[in-house]
Amino acid sequence: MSSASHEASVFQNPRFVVKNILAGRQSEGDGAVVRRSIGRPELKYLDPFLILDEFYVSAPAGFPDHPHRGFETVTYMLQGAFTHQDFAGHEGTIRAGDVQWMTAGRGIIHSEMPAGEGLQTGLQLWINLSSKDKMVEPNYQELLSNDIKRAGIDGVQVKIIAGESMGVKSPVYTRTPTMFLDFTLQSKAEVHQKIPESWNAFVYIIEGEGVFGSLNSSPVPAHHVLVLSPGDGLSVWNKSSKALRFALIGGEPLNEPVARYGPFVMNTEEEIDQTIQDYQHCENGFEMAKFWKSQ
Ligand code: FJE
Ligand code: FE
Repeated sequence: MSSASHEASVFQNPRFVVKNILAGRQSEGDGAVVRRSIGRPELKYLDPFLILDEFYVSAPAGFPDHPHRGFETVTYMLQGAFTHQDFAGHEGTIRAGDVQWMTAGRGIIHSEMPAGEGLQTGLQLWINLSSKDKMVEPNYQELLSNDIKRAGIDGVQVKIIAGESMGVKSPVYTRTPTMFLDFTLQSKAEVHQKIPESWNAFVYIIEGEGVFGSLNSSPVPAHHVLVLSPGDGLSVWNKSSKALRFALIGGEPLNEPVARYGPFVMNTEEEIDQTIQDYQHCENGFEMAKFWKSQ
């Protein structure tokens, strides 16, 4: 069998890289630094994804008291620890490998601050909610590193944060259907991952460099975001001598209008005006803002 026909046998309709953008550094929050990939001017929205930030924070920098409405935030710690406190008394610390999957729904006000000394890093993904879910009750799904399911074969390891890989499924409930996989490929390893055909999907390279979509494409280094064409799966090769780590993220597009004002994401300008009013008057989900401040 020729290598071309072998490649063709892996997927009927393989995905290729259609956009490759470096996530440069910018300041956010209070003295924090992020590498923003989704959500930067060249890539404002990849339905249903609003933002992907790789964050770099040392105390006293952080993300002090701020609101959210109309979407979910997924925080995945890579190094160190972060403590969150919200206006409903929900509090917790996530450490390297842990995930907090927060559904802001109708309203959350919280702080997200480093919990330890030195540099704390991680990924934060913002996933839009459909109009029917924007005003749901806020909810948290917290997964400790030890509870995150892993699968692997032949120099490939995957942590299944959402969705399914190698026959292993995540317990996370995704209101907007989402896949979030953290792959590590040792030198010379390759992987072929199925992705639902019509979903939007992208790769964010965390460490090392990899060849994505087509065996003869150039290797792409860390901190780049790769937007993928439609198709039923993605092939990845690590031709380098070092380990490659990347997140593969996909989601079913909502195909709804997006009206956005900072941390509020709704469908219409009227709903944004209403949200600002609710926030200012401490109403419709922001009641507990009246006397709350983080410690
Ligand atoms: C926010 C500016 C912000 N990326 N990555 C404006 F920085 C934020 C915000 C975050 C954030 C928090 C963590 Cl823990 C990690 C992040 C942006 O909190 F919500 C608005 N509105
Ligand atoms: Fe937040």
